[in-house]
Amino acid sequence: MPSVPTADPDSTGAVHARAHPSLALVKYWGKRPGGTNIPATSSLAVTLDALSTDTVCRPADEDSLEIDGRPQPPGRIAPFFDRVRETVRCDTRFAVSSRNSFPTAAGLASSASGFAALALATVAAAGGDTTDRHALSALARQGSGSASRSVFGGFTAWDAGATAARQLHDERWWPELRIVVAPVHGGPKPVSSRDAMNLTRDSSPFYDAWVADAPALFQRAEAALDARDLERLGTVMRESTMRMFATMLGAAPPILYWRPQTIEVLQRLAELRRRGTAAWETMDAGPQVKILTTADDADAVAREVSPWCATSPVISTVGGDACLVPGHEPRERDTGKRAGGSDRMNHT
Ligand code: 2P0
Repeated sequence: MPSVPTADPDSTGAVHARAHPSLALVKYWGKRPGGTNIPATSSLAVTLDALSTDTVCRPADEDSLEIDGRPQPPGRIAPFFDRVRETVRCDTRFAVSSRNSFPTAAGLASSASGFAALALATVAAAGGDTTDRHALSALARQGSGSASRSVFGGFTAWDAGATAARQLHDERWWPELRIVVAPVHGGPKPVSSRDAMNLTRDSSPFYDAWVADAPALFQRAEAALDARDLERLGTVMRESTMRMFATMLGAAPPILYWRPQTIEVLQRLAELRRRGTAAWETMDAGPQVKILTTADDADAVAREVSPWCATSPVISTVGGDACLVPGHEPRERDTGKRAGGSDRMNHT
């Protein structure tokens, strides 16, 4: 497994880290008690190359964080910075600037790439060991559960009860695989995934069944991934997705992230499958649809769903590890049309 490059701070001690969102094929939905993001279910995910978070961190007199140019309330991120200092055994304060190439907190896993990049950047800026991926994953997890997976490229597993994720295959495993990201709605999600997870656990009568069913879904997905069998993987991914939403719908009050456009896209995809196109959808804590497909079919899938998208669909290959980047400023990106979105970091 390639290691994370060592830090290369400039004269101000600034380092630049980049990470990609982690798209769950089998879902993490539910935490064990204790408050440190220990998952109740095993998840299996793919890292998305086309979306990224770029984060620059400098040692400073006091902690600060801005996301996409907007200063964040200091209290929100303070526990994470404290956790970095405990891990690295230092008293460094961090001035952090982070930029997403895609809408934040809109169901596109910005907290996964955000906290993976933040963990790597802060550890590097503090002079810690950036080659220990297990430790980086465990640190990122404490910011946001799914960030444990975004430390790794390719395909990852995060086992129920585990403090860190692990890589199953790197980004070269399945070169023909494509993921079409269909952003059907640009606004922020109504409920954070953290609150929604906890509400589901505490009030949905379906939650225990969801947790009991999850290991079988994980095993089927892992076998399909090992065989690079898209139909089998797509089928089990849809089951995990829909059972997760069924569990949420059973919460009191019920949680509903979908928009009318979400349903329109699902119906278009069902029609495409009937016509023989490989197109398997998933959604997360938001209305956006992500579609597993092949390099051959990706353009046709993107065209088909485009009328229901708020911004153009994005076609992604499988992304690599979170890494340190030469040059210390997040590069400007073409972020496309932004239809809204809040800038809080602990929302996916
Ligand atoms: C996932 N999601 O496996 C699942 C599927 C959303 C739906 O992980 O509370 O932002 O920070 O641990 O990681 C979103 O939840 O939640 C998420 P916290 P996170 O990708």
